[in-house]
Amino acid sequence: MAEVPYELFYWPGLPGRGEYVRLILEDAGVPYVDRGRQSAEEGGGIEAIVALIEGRLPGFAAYAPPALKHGDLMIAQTAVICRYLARRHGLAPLDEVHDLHAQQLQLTIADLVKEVHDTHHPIGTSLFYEQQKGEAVTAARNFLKHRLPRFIDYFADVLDANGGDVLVGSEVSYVDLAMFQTLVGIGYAFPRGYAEVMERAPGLSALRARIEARPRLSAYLSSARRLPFNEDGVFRRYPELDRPE
Ligand SMILES: N[C@@H](CCC(=O)N[C@@H](CS)C(=O)NCC(=O)O)C(=O)O
Repeated sequence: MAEVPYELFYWPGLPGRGEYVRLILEDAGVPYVDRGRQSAEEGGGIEAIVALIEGRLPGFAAYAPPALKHGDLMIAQTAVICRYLARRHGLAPLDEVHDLHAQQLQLTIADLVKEVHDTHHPIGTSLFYEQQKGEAVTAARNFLKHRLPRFIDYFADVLDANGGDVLVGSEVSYVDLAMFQTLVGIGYAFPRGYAEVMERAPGLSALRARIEARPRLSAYLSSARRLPFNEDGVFRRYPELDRPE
C-alpha cells in the first residue's frame, strides 16, 4: 500500500488531536492529504469531517476525528492511528512488550490530553467556555495542583527508568513525539503552571528539546503547515485558568 496516499481527516483551523498524527507523517517525511484543510470543491473542508462524524464516508465508521484513510483501510482513535503509521515508518518499537508499553504510554498521554480539555470544558462540550467559566477555574486549579504533577512525575520516572533518552525502547518513537506535542500544548495553555511543574522534570524538558530539533520536525514546526494553537482546540490559553502570579 506504500504508493496509496494517507488521508487525514481532522477539523481545519486547530492543531488538536490531529497534530499527533501529523507529527508522525512529517517526521517520517511521507506525503499525506490533510482533508480538513482542503477546499470543499476538492472533497475536503469541514464538510468532509462532518461526513465522517455522520457516518457518510465509506469504510469502518469513526466516532470522532482524527481518522486516517489508507486505501480501503479507515481507522480512528489517535493512539491507533499513531501506532499504525509509526510501525510502518520506523517510529515504533516492533517487539511485543515494547509495542504494548508504547500503547500504554500513548493512551496515558490521551488521558492527560482529555484532562487538559476538561479544564476549559468541565461541564460539557455542548456548552461554551463562558457558560462554565466558574467551574473551569476550579477544575484548572485542581488539575495544576494535583493531576498535572502526578502525570509529569509518572512520565519523568518512565523516562528515567528507560535510561533518559526516550520513553520506550531504544529509539525515538511516536510516544516521544506525542509527549513533545503535549508538553508544548500545556506550555501554551498554562505558561506559569507549566514552568512550575517542569522544574521537577528536567529530563522531560530535554526530551522536548531533542524532539523539536529533529531535522524534519524542526522544518515542519517553522512551516505554514504547522497550525498555531488557538482557543478552539484542546490546548487553550485562558489566563484565568493558569496558576495565579
Ligand atoms: N479518544 C479520541 C477522542 C477523539 C475526540 O475527542 N475528537 C474530538 C476532536 S479532538 C471531536 O471532534 N469529538 C467529537 C465528539 O466527540 O463528538 C482520540 O483520542 O482520538
